[in-house]
Amino acid sequence: MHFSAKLEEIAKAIEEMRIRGATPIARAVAEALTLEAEESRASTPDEFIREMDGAARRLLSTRPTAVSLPNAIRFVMLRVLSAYRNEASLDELRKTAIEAGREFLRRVDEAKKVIAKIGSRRIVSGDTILTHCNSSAVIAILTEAKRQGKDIKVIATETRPKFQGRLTAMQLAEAGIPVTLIVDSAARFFMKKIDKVFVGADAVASNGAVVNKVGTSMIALAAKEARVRVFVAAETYKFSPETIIGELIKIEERSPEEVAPRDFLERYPSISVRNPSFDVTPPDYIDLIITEKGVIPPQAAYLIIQSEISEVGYEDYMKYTTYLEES
Ligand code: RI2
Repeated sequence: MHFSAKLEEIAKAIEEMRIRGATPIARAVAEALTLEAEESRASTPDEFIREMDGAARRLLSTRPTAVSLPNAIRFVMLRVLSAYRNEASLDELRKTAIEAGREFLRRVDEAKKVIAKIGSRRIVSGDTILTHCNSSAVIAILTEAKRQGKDIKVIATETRPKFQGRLTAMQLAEAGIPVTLIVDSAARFFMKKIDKVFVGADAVASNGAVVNKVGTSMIALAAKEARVRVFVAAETYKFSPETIIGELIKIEERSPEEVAPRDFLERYPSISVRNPSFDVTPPDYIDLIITEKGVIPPQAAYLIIQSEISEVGYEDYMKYTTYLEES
């Protein structure tokens, strides 16, 4: 595969979760493709396409669950491939890739601002909110609510095994929001005190099921039992077009060493460890999904996917979907 050392660095950072969270991953991917196009030494359109294609496939191999990753790649590559089919010159191809990367980043940043505004309307002074893991979309909503002068409290789960909940607690504390850190298994214990649950998403399926950090579905279950409303903050680039043709979202399983130390695992080789990073919350356990296009019931996820597809045309979109699946 042809691609630059810089792109490999970004791919490694995503794999090792130094860059993490569905949105930061999507941003990093769009930036990496833009950089690849800017610094490409290709001397023909064919060579350029091979290089961009190699870069896209390497990025695609990093983490399987966050749909924002293939969606960011698709956004750039669909435009580049369409220009290539129209016999664009090398310079035109390079320009198309750079502009598409920048346009994707612009949309990501705009989406976050809109979600913060729309989501904050669902919060009232006095609310105690439970959140799980570390979602930049949820942090944006909570800090916007605080900026509007709403008096809120947050309970954040620590989020085993990688403790992203500590990041959430730090970011909220820095924003002046009172925050209590709890172990994941205490979520139901505290549910009586919770007014609303806010979580992010790594992927949304066409039936409205939400894939998010493992543990989200148990929290949603406890919330439903206690009649606490569950809100999911998800930009439209987290919606999975593949799911409308029956594909399942792949759940990443990470190393056992994230769960137990190596010496323990070596001492007890007969103990097996499972470490799925995400789980699926069915639409019945979700009240609303907050997107930059508006707040929707989970059952309307299909409409969001349809409108994304219609922007480039169904045939092209699905062609590239197949290409991504085959890689
Ligand atoms: P934003 C994270 O996954 C969490 O599951 C979080 O809820 C989700 O991405 C969305 O994050 P991981 O990369 O896009 O920590 O809202 O495994 O930042």
